[in-house]
Amino acid sequence: MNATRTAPGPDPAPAGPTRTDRLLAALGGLVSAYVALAVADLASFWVRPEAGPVVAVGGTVVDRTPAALKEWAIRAFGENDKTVLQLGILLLLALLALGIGLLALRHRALGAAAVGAFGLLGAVAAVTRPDSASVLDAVPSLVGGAVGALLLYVLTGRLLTPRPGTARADRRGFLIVAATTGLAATGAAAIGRAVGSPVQENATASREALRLPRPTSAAPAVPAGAQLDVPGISPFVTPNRDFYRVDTALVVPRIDADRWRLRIHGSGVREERTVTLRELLARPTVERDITLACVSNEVGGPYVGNARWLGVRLADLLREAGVRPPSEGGPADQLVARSVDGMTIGTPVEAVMDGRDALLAFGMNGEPLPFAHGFPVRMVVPGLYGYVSACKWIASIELTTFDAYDAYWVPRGWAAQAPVKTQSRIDTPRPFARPAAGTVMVAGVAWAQHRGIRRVQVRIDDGPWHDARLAAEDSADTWRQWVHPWAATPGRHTLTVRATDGTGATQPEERTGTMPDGAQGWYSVDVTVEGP
Ligand SMILES: Nc1nc2c(c(=O)[nH]1)N[C@H]1C(S)=C(S)[C@@H](COP(=O)(O)O)O[C@H]1N2
Ligand SMILES: [Mo]
Repeated sequence: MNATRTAPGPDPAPAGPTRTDRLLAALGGLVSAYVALAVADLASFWVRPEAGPVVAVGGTVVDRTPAALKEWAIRAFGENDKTVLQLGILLLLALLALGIGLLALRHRALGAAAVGAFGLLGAVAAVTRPDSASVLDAVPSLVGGAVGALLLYVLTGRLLTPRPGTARADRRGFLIVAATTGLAATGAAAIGRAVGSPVQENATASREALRLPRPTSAAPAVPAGAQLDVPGISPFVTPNRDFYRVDTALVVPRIDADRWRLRIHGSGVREERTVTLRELLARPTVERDITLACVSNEVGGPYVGNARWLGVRLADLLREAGVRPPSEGGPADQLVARSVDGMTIGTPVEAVMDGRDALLAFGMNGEPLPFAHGFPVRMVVPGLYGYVSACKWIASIELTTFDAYDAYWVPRGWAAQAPVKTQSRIDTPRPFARPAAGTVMVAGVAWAQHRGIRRVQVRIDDGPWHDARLAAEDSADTWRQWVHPWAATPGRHTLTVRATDGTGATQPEERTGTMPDGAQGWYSVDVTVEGP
């Protein structure tokens, strides 16, 4: 028989979670995920910063992103692309965490298990990264996942247990646990960051202790006339802090120079060799000004810089190891450099050994390489885009063939071989500038590394080409400044620039995209000259 309710009043047995409970449950998911990430972050400081879950998952995403999407990301976000990626991952995790919190309210154990599963996912990503040092890399994600799972289990427990003496969920208990664990995790992570990673301390110390040798072959002094006195032009030497940075590393590798080794091996190597930094520093050193450019640089783009590099000749080391270029009958036509973070960069052996200043560099503008630019040692080869020559954080060099091996970017749609294309850029006036009528200095840089710049021309609207005044040439491997004093008349004008390289070839007018082997075409800026 059904009990008939006769007395009016509050329902003594709540039918299920209220809206507030569900809100709190979702919050519980968020707090658990946050604490899990903070704990994993802290743990990664002891294991290896690269082994943190966001970095590991992010790296996996980077490696699997279709090239076109990556190109778009670089265009849309520039050098902030990595930050945007990590924020995206965190946002996605936050949404999932809200859902998992709600799930836990129905199936407490399942919700906790879901948090643990994300920990497992991070762990798998960490140990399968190309730079993964050991299974220890799984630890940060596993510890974070376990702590997060436990916390969600406890938090949901509060919501499912009536507060003593009442029929309502223990919201107070929930909030106390959520707030204390959230605060504790924030504090611990902050202290961890302030103290710094113990595994990175040696790297910083080793860089500070490094004394660069005097160059055996010093770079000729930069000619006085190489730097034009025009406000707004790119300085001839790009300061390290302004030098563009392009790489796939979500955490900049910090290598202890005392433990660094370079292994040289492969086809045509008489005897496999491993060299230390000390051994490199003891060799004859070469200092050269070389302009580095990225294949992802659009016409007029910023991914180019000029620095004074100090290093040793790579060709000499290779010869000592028995390597001969293809033109001398050597079996290997491709040199594959591998970095500590698993990047692979394929360079023609012929280019490295044809007499140009292909360097294993350890100095940049008078200081040891900054960590972001490859400390302790990177490659620099004049005339080739960075992705086919300039391996940072280099760990090994393998002699092989282009037929036998595709380096990182090749299966992603980029050319296996990519000499730098001639480009010229107007630095000033800026696009959409509003200069006053009168003489306006139109100026910028042009580059065609290893061929040199012979001529730069400027055109106003559809008028004739004017030869710009070229700054003194430092070397064929560096960019060259130019300036054209323009008698600017009021109104809208389009300024166009084109350069001719040392072989006499002039930049073609038609623009192409960066893929597969670098952008080309003339660069223009539109300006409006103000009347008097
Ligand atoms: N280990 C490693 N080396 C790398 C890269 C990378 O992603 N990883 N990117 C290359 C690319 S695409 C360029 S253009 C240059 C950029 O060097 P920079 O960051 O010092 O300017 O480094 C090259 N070396
Ligand atoms: Mo690049």
